[in-house]
Amino acid sequence: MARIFSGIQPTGGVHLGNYLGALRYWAEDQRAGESYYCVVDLHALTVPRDPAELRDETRAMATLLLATGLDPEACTLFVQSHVPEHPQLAWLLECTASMGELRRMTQFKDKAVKGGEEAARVGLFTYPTLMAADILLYGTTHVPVGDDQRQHLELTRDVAERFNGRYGDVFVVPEAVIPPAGRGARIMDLQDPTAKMSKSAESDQGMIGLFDEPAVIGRKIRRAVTDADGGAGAVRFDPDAKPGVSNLLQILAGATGREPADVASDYGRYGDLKAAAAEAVTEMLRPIQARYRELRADPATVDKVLRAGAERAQPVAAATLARAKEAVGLLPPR
Ligand code: AQP
Repeated sequence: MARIFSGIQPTGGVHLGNYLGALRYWAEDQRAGESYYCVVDLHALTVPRDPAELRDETRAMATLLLATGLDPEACTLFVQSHVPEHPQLAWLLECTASMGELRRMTQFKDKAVKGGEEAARVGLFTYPTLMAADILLYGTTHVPVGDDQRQHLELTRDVAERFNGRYGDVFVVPEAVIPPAGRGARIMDLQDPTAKMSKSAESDQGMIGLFDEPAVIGRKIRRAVTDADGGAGAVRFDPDAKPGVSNLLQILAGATGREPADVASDYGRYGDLKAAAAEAVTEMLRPIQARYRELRADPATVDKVLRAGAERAQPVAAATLARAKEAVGLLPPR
């Protein structure tokens, strides 16, 4: 049976890329096996965060995941720091991964460059080993993520194989499940369609937040960068030659459950494509936003789901951690 695991950081800036690349697939596939979804609050500490805000956004993210359709009867939803086995296994994996392979992680390079590598937190550097621990603790076979996580998943596989090679078969080697190109794998920034839509972008004008109002969604999409060639046949899905238009097609297709190339044939002009994309995104988000508002008014229910989730996840994680500790030669407590 498939074991599914994925995680998301608790940040208020959750965006359409997170949704179309990951969250909607979580809700769709939560019954395809034994599934675990995690709000990875420890990962959030890799950059400066206000403590009260982090606490609030952790609960808010769990609330949003329920609003997008995760069903606590069908999956295990929990907060990473509620299961202390995560950072414990991360240490064993830090002692398995090499400096060289962590240094090659492009997310570290991109993020460290912003504040300077000297000032970057050590956790930002070792983050991929904590992510590997998150995944490996659950005997995960499938990890649904966006394309930007491909490299971290490769590292997870490498570390698992190395550990198993050194100490015996402890870990299941997981596979990344990345949406096909054009089906949400990489939603791009509306203002710079060569960069991925990201919550850490300098301006939020290229990013559609899951809580944006219809008027804001309309304005951001209307101002999206397309390209000068607006003549006949200009609306076509061709991410290399037409990144801006292709991104809008991918968004419209994602919001309507169609293929981008197929959607393209319905439109002759950029303006019509933009109006349709804004409308489709607004309609897709409307029920999620409404459900979120309802659940947000009932934090006790969300906390109960998270408590039950951690209670289900922890014994699974503990069993894997115990096997890993024994394999490396740690003396069990008596
Ligand atoms: N632009 C994107 N297109 C498709 N999928 C995306 N994901 C992120 N951006 C896009 C996927 O969303 C899931 C949760 O990501 P995360 O919030 O835990 O961290 P991230 O990958 O670092 O995403 P962000 O929001 O863009 O954050 P920053 O700005 O910090 O890099 C993952 O499955 C991810 O692939």
